[in-house]
Amino acid sequence: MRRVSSLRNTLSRAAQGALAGLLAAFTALAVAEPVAGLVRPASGPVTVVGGAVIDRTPAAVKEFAIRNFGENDKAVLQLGILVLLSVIAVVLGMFSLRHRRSGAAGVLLLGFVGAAAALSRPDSTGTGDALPSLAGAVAGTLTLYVLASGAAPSGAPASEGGETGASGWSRRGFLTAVGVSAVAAASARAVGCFLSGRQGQGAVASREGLVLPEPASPAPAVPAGAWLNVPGISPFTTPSRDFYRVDTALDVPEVVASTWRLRIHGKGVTRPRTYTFQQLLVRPLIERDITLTCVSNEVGGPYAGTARWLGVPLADLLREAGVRPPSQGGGADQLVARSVDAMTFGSPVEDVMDGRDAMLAVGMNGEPLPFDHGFPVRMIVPGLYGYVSACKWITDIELTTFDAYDPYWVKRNWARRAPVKTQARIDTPRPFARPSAGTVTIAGVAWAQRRGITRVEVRIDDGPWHDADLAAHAGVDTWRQWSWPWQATPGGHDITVRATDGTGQVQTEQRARTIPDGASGWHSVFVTVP
Ligand SMILES: Nc1nc2c(c(=O)[nH]1)N[C@H]1C(S)=C(S)[C@@H](COP(=O)(O)O)O[C@H]1N2
Ligand SMILES: [Mo]
Repeated sequence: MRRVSSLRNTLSRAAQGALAGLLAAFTALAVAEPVAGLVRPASGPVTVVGGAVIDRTPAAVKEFAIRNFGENDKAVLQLGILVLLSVIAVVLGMFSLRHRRSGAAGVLLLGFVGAAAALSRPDSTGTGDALPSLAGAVAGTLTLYVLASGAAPSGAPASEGGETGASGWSRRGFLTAVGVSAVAAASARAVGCFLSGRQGQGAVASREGLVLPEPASPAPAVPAGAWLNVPGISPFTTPSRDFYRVDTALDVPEVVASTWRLRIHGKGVTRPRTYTFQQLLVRPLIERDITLTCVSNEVGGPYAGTARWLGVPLADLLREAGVRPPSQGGGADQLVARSVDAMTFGSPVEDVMDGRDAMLAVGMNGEPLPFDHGFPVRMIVPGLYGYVSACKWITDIELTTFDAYDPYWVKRNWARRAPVKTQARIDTPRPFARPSAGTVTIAGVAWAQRRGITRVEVRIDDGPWHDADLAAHAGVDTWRQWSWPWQATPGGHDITVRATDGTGQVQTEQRARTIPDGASGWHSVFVTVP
């Protein structure tokens, strides 16, 4: 009997410790959030720790995360942080029953880790960013200290009812303390949600209230023949909701358009200027169909899409600021774009000013940019991978040199210059499909922005190359659909595709990884014809 009851005591003590630890962690987060809401929404502990993990993630792990979690990688990371924090909290809570001071000090230490992560973020705006983590840690430390002193003392059985134990509180007292701190923490959280919700609502209202002007230069009509009628092929225009998303933002920035500013400054800028959103909207706008591709896209991968972008020609703004491209004697060869979340992107000034439709986009597929895709303004430069050009939530453009400055991904071993490589992708049949013998339409898209696609060829197994039917040409900056009717025979078959660009260059068979400057090689799909 004795042994059983002492076992039960140990278990209930362990549970009390675990509960106290979890509650301390919850309180810490619940207090940190509203403080972050006041200081800067992106300085909350989970956001900064997640961001710091992303900043330090070696490229290979980033690739792994993108491949395996797809666009859920951020949710998986946040969940991982919360699970890890809970485990640490449970351990600290149990530990604090015996070593109350050290246990509580452990919570404080976690707060310092959060504060350090906050200050290490590229978008940190100063020591204030450490405040949410520190405030949370103080609240968590106090919670754990008080609860640990109230938990049943070791040795003595947990006292029942209203009785007071030797050095602990009564069980009812402990539970009351737990309840009070839970309610307090939940209220702090509610305040946090309210504060961050209000900022979000302002941004949503500013987007919904926006009527985009008509373009001075509308997009040329897409020829009817640019859309092939093949089930399973990528549509010529990717609907915004299906458009891939790749970025490092754990919290999508919610910018209020009326407070947004864009500053243009730096080397060779004789007339530095700051633009408001309204000042951009009243300029002559261009509208263009442009295919955007990500350097992290594997051969045959999904990170490519075509949208109708509406925006201000970037070269005009630069010329007004006095910028000249290097070929005309300008001293700056790199244009560095910065976003509100302090991501940095470096594009060649020569490319941006060579006559291509580089723009500061405000519209996507006939609507203001979705928040995920950079509201209110993002950069689009045809022919360059997104990580060296497509800055979302842009707020600053600095003219500098490639020698003087390395942007975010270049610091992480990706190439300084990254023009898009020619790629052809098989959309249908899908890998390991089992199409019936007879006519099977093989189809997909091919892209080589700035050069265009002039030929696509398909090969079955080691057979001869066959010319695919090309959809109508819609411009050099968009992908082109293609299809080929295959007389499928029973058995397992490899289907391979390759494209030729507008310069006559056949897509290389040479396989390359995505890092440092984009994947190459031919896309193949294996199917079985039963
Ligand atoms: N602010 C910001 N802009 C960003 C990124 C980012 O991480 N942060 N990622 C870039 C990358 S790598 C790509 S491929 C494109 C993707 O644009 P999308 O998400 O609208 O498809 O955005 C670019 N712009
Ligand atoms: Mo990308």
